[in-house]
Amino acid sequence: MSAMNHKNNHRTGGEILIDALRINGVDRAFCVPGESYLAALDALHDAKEEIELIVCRQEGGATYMAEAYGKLTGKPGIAFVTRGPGATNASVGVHTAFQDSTPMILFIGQVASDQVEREAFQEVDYRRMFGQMAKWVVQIDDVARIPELVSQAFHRAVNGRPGPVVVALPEDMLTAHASVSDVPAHKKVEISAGAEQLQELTDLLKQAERPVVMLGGSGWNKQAVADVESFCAANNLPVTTSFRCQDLYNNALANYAGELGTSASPKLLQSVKNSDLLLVIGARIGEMTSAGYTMVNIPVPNQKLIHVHSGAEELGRVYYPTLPINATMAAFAKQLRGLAKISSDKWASWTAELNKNYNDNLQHAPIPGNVQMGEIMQWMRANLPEDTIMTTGAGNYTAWPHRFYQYKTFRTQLGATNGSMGYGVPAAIAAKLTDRDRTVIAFAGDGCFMMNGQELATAMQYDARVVFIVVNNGMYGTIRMHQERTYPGRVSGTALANPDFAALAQAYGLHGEVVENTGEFAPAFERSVASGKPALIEIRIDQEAITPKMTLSAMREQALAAQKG
Ligand SMILES: Cc1ncc(C[n+]2csc(CCOP(=O)(O)OP(=O)(O)O)c2C)c(N)n1
Ligand SMILES: [Mg+2]
Repeated sequence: MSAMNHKNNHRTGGEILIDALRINGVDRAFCVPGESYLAALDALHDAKEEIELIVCRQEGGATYMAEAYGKLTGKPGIAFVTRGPGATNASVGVHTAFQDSTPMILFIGQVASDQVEREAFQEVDYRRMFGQMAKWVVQIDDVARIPELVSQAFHRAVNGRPGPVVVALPEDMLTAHASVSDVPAHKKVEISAGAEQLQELTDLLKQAERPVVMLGGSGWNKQAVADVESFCAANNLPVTTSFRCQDLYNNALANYAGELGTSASPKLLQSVKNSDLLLVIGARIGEMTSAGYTMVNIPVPNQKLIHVHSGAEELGRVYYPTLPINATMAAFAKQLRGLAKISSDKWASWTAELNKNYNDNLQHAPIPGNVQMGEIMQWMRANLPEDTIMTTGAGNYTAWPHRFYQYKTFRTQLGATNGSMGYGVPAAIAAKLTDRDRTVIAFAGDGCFMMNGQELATAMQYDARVVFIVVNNGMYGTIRMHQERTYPGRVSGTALANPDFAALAQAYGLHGEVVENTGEFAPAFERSVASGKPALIEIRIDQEAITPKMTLSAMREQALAAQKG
């Protein structure tokens, strides 16, 4: 149907809503059904040629999938869930979309209008519930206002600082009829920097001796990444990426300086501290990107700060900017590409030093046990297609893909910057459904995997041939690590008894493998890809190998020594 097709016949709320989704370019939606929004499900039945409905096993899985779809495509990810319990399960994906600035719209069935404020079955006021978590929450009480309010939801989700919007749909509103015209597809606003701002940016760069570029946040696309790459490479500027935004710059280029995040190298952190100009494009320089807010002085940084963000409210929010620029990534990157080349002689050795540190940091040391994760990552770096998508949740295992994998093209990394466990499995399924030609790998810990492992059933149902990798150390490793550092030898609430992951995967119908030695990985991976179905590889690693550089007992001994000393 074209956006210009303004229907005037009598439609139900459900039909008006689904027509609005089609007009706004929705091609896929993720759901767990509920009786509260049957009329919308029924309208989706009529729209099934245009909107593929993916039915999930838990609402957290559905909203993570919608969030990953939003990250991958730049279009709002769409999820439908039921009221009360559905909404509470779904909330993790909303929080993730908020902290990742991902465009997403969550539709929630709501109790009938004549039941409101009785604490009816599963009744929640979503405006209060999602108040701080969503960019905007609306309840559509009047069927005739669906086109207007859904249009607003799309505009709010994609423009400014993108984010999640929650739309509550009272049951009786969805079944009511109205004669109402549709609204054309939403418009994304691109914001450019002013000519004076570009001049000031050029002047600041000319004065700099130790500049650092930091890329992060959302709103990027392939062209924007190519434009920024062209500018940074032409001016030989050292480029860092913020937490879990490592795919915004080709890590193999000679001016790449590494990632800032939980696996940041101490030398890189020191270099950023020593820089005299920071050009931050899209990132918020959040807690995880700034070594717990210690990397850049608050509120006035020691170096000059050019802060570019699509949300005006983010400029001057934590860090006082020398030059704040309110612009969207695509528009600003294009402008950067057009700037005249600046002499980079002053910082040539600085850039070389930062890049050398990045490359040194790619080298791994042996870890305890028979599985050398460093070697496995080296194999992946050398053998995976460049456009492979790597997803992660949260846990110490993420240090391996963060520090030892090289991201070379846009949207090859999907992670949750709110550090949400359980993200990797559903995100990988959504990624494979969105781009079936690409290799998709979900990295999970044993803890992380079990948070959304039930979505293996969804992977099978839709033939999403992801390779799930479970790094099994029999514990919630990150928390155990913090325990050993703070309360050495006092293990509390962090040990796990796990299922046989490969057998579990086989029970779902997947191909399953167990890896207990480094050399078993490559053939297991190749068999997994060749299996013609989704596959899971359990890697059993030694509990002692708690980080790429430190053992659990060394950590404990250090903490005990510090207590005595
Ligand atoms: C939803 C959620 N719950 C709890 C936490 C706290 N947390 C962070 S990492 C972690 C342990 C992860 O364990 P696992 O996936 O096995 O990875 P490992 O650290 O053992 O490599 C926990 C519990 C979190 N980040 N997210
Ligand atoms: Mg673990």
